[in-house]
Amino acid sequence: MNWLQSFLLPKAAATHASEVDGLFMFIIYLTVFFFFFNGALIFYAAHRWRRRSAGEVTPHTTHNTKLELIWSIIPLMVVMMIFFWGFKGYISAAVAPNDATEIVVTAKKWVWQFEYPDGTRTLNDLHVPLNKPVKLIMHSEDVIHSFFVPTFRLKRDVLPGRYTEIWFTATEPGVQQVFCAEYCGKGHSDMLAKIHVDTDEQYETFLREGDEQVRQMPLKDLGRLVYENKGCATCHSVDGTRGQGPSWKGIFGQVHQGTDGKGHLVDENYIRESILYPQAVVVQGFEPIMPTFQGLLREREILGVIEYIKSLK
Ligand code: HEC
Ligand SMILES: [Cu+2]
Repeated sequence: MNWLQSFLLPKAAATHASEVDGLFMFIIYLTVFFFFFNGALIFYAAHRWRRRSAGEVTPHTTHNTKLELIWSIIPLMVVMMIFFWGFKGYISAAVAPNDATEIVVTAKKWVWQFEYPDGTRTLNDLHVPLNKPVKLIMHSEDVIHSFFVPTFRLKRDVLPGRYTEIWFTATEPGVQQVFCAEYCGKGHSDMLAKIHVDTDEQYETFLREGDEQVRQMPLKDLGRLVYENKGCATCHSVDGTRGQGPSWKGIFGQVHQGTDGKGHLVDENYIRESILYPQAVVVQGFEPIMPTFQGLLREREILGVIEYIKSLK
């Protein structure tokens, strides 16, 4: 009866799905069985005990203990079985293994944002490794949303002011669809995301170089993104005003006085060094407070910052 399952359910793509599907199909078969079984009993009873003559009086039967016990105890056993089966699946879906990769999911009208352990962020595209457990820690910035992945058989509400969690192990390479399953306003039906189930190699590339979108972004735009998202903007302005750190406006090609008393030409290598070893040269008039971004920025992002600074004339 596999055709029925593939007709009713999308192709399963996570370990957890088989547990859900087994129980789901069991309930379907049970329902179909009792539909015909009860229907047959009705026809049988209506025929067997039909009124046969005008003056017929029905016998005075109050109850039948044996029958009543049968139709109470058997269904009780069946629903208890369904309960424990479902409960077991619920618990295994709720408790993530300790070695799961943790990804923070932020829902807001009307996008899904994903943040990886190394600080990488993506919008509406979640990358996960194949055959490895992944745990999502989810919260909302505005209203209630719901993270729903039909092919993983997973759905969990995403709430403001509280964290909810789900976990899964994706078993099929490729792309899976995420829906928002809680009506959250006019963009609700556009609140879609994709889960890219990557091979180990693809996942490594993603973590090293960013997703497709970032890899194809022009360097200058990537630099601006880094400036805005990685905290540079809190200390550096791009319009010439002095902040905690020097403004980036027009600095490329200038010679900056360091506290070591020497002049330093602001070129590609100088910028790169400033990002990776900020204390190597401290610009005169500023405190050595810039943290190192070693390991936090990718090679291409550093190139992006350089191009972005060049563009600030
Ligand atoms: C906590 C504040 C702070 C943050 C955040 C910060 N910087 Fe800095 N940055 C400074 C200060 C202060 C200086 C000047 C002193 C020095 O050279 O260490 C500086 C200097 C620099 C210089 C040399 C500028 C010049 O005029 O010579 C570059 C390039 C630079 N930062 C890049 C970055 C980038 C890229 C980021 C973000 C990824 C960043 N900084 C984040 C405080 C910060
Ligand atoms: Cu939503």
